[in-house]
Amino acid sequence: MSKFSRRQWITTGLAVTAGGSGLAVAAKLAKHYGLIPPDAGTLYGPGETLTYAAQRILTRHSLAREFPRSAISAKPLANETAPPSDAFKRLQGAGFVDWRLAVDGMVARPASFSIPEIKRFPQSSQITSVQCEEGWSYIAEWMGARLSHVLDAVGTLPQARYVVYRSIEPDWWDSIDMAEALHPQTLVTYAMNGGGLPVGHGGPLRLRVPRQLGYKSVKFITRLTVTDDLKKFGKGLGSASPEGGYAWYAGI
Ligand SMILES: Nc1nc2c(c(=O)[nH]1)N[C@H]1C(S)=C(S)[C@@H](COP(=O)(O)O)O[C@H]1N2
Ligand SMILES: [Mo]
Repeated sequence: MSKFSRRQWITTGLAVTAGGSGLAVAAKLAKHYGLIPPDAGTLYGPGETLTYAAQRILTRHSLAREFPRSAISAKPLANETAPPSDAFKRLQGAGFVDWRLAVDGMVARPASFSIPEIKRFPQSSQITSVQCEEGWSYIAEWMGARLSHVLDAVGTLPQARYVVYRSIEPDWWDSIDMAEALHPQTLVTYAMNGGGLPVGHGGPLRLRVPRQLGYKSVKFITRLTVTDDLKKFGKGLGSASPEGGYAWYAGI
């Protein structure tokens, strides 16, 4: 069976079973293809599974919408974050020279990158929308290194399935699957709208995941961990969001 017709068959199967004999059968099919999200066991689990599996099959390579420069919002809204910790303030006081992005887990060469080192990767830019789950959004230009380039530099092992990313804010951590991690629009950003990345928008380093809702774009990132198993992190649901009732997969 060709790749295309196989994909078509899986998608049709998902839709038919979801409509016909119920979500449980669709979930079984999704499991067969390794498309069960880490929060599948929660209240919204069956729906989550169907959304994630169907989107991964249909839109794995699709691009988040990019906008012309004229669409950039005059006043991007910096959503409120918790007051900065002492650790953050110390680093900020020294101009973030000691900020590091550690990369560990299932990689051949664990590393710890300074901001100048992140800036040495080829620069990507994108004009995309940050969409909060509460309904508001804004459009901005982001500059950064592709996460795929950072992962190439450390040598992701073939068993890798997810990348967990953590903020200096302990409550903020999340994860994405390798399809999202290697996607060309997923960036480790350090600049916005032609200037530096303001602290209000996640400076000095923020992961931009423009194909998913704003909460997946975690601010102040300090560590990436490549893994094949999300159960070991937090409550095992893939991020802090499902612990608070939000979906792990937040595809737009
Ligand atoms: N570390 C951290 N990252 C975060 C948040 C936060 O409070 N702390 N808020 C999230 C939410 S809910 C949204 S909608 C976006 C908002 O991004 P903005 O401030 O650039 O608008 O950041 C996300 N990343
Ligand atoms: Mo949000």
